[in-house]
Amino acid sequence: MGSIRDSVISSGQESGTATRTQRVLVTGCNGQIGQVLVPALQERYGKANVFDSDMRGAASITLDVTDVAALTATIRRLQPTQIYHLAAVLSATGEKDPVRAWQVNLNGYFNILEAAVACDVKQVFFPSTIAVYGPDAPREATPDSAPTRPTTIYGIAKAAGENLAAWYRQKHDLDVRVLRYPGIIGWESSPGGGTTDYAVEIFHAAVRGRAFRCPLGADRALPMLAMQDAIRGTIEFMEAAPEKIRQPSGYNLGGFSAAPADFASEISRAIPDFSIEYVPDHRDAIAASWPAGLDDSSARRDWGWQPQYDLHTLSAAMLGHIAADQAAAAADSAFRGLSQVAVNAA
Ligand code: AKB
Repeated sequence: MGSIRDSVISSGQESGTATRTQRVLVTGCNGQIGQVLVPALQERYGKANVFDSDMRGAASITLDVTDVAALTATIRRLQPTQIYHLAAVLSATGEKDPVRAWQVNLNGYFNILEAAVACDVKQVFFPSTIAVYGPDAPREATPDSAPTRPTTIYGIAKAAGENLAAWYRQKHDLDVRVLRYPGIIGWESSPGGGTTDYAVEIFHAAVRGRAFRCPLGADRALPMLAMQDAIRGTIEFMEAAPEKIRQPSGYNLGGFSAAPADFASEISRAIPDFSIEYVPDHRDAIAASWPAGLDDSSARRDWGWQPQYDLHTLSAAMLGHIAADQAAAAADSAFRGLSQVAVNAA
C-alpha cells in the first residue's frame, strides 16, 4: 500500500484536477481525523497553505466556530480557497449535552457556510456520518438513498447539515461536498465522544496487555473504515472534477462491516490471551439505530472511491503500528532516564 500522498497524487493526475494552489483552513484539527488530515494536506499543498485551527489545544489558530465574528474575521484574513470543517461533537457526547452538540454541529457549520459565501471561499468539506440513518433505514448494505430519520441529536444535526450543503450549492453556487463517514479506525490518533471509539480503543488495550471492557454487544456490527482510506478518499473526493459530484447531499464512504466479536477474534489470533468483556451501555442503543453495513456504490461509480483495507489487513496494521509506537515510547523514556542519570552523575 503506497502513501496517502502517492495515491492521491496519482488519482488527481488521472482526473486532471490535482492542484497545488489551494489555501486550506481546517477546523477541529485536534480531533481524530484532523490530526491525520492536516499533515496529509500539508504534504499535498505545502505547509504554508494549510491552516490548522481548533478551539483549544495545540493548533496554529485558536478558533471557536460558534463565535461568528471571530470566525468570519479569521476567514477574511486567511482567504482560504477551501475549508475542511471537522469541528464536531460526536454521537455519545452529543446525547449527554444536546445543546452544545446543536450549537457546534449545526450553528457552527452554518457560520462556516455564511462566512464562506461572504469571503468567496470556493469549496467546503462537511463530514457527515452513518448517524444520519435511523432505525427505519435498511440495516444491511444501506444505500445513500435510504431515509434519513436519525434518533440522536448528532445524527439530526448532521442530516440537517447535508440539506444545508445542497441549499448552499443551489442558492450560492458554493461547492459544498459531503461524505457520510462510518466509524474510523487508525493508529495515528485517538477518537473522543463517539459510539465507534471502541474500535480504536480495543487495539490499544490489547497491545498493552489489558482486558477490554466493550460498551457494545458482541454482535453489534457497524460500518468501519481505515483512517488511511478515509484521508485518501476525502482528498480524492475534494479534488474530483465538479461534474463527477452528482449527489449534493452526500455519499456513503464504505470500508467493511465488523462487530466487536470480529475485532476480538482478529486480535486473539495475534495475542492469544487477549480478554474482552461485553458490557453494553447507552452506546449500544445508539449503534442499534445505525446501519450494520453501507452500500457505497454511488461513490465508487461517480468519483472512483475504492477502499484498500479490510478487517484483517487493518487489524494487523493497527496491532503492528501501536506495538511499534509503544516500543519507541519505551525506548525514548529509557534514554531520557539514562541521560538524567548521566547529568546527575556529572
Ligand atoms: C460516532 O461514533 O459518533 C462517529 C460517527 C460514526 O459519526 N464516529
